[in-house]
Amino acid sequence: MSFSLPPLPYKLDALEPHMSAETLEYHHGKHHKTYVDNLNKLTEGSEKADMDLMDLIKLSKGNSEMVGIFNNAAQIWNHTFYWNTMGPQGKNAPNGKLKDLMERDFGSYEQFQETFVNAGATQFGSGYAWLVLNTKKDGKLEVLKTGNADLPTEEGIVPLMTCDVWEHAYYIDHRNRRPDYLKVFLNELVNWEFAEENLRSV
Ligand code: MN3
Repeated sequence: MSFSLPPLPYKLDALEPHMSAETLEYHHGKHHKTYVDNLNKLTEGSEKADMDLMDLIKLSKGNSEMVGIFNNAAQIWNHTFYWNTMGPQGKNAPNGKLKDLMERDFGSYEQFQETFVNAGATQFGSGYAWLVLNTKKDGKLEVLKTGNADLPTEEGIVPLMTCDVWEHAYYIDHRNRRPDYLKVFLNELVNWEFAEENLRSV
């Protein structure tokens, strides 16, 4: 099998009480795993099975004959990125260069939080909220939202962190209250060190 399910970067109960072990068990062990199984079935026996995941995402994006491949490949990448966005480190906030850019581009960390929660809450149906660096605008930070499995792959747009706003991400812990989930995610779950690492790698 060419594509595999990366292990969670922490234990199932590591994010409690803010995200339950039950949520992670289903979200990683069933949803994320299903995307991996589906992509392996869809690419079995073809040269696509040996491709780099991001290369396959870019190849299939917008191609009407590769919709299934795109959806499953993108969901594998998005979930791995989402797991890494979170951590058991407890409450923390952006530091260093990321903090400076946030203050420059959003006014303050609090205003960024408001923009991010609003983006996630207003994404109609399933999707993701993202913090990205736009290198085509002199390294400006931007908040984006994408629908379903989509992700920012445009040249010059570098994802720094993401929040999964599909119902399966929050329904066990928050029922239908997506804004509550987004606030807990920002206040308690984001590992800003991961976003800072992504910023340093640009
Ligand atoms: Mn999900």
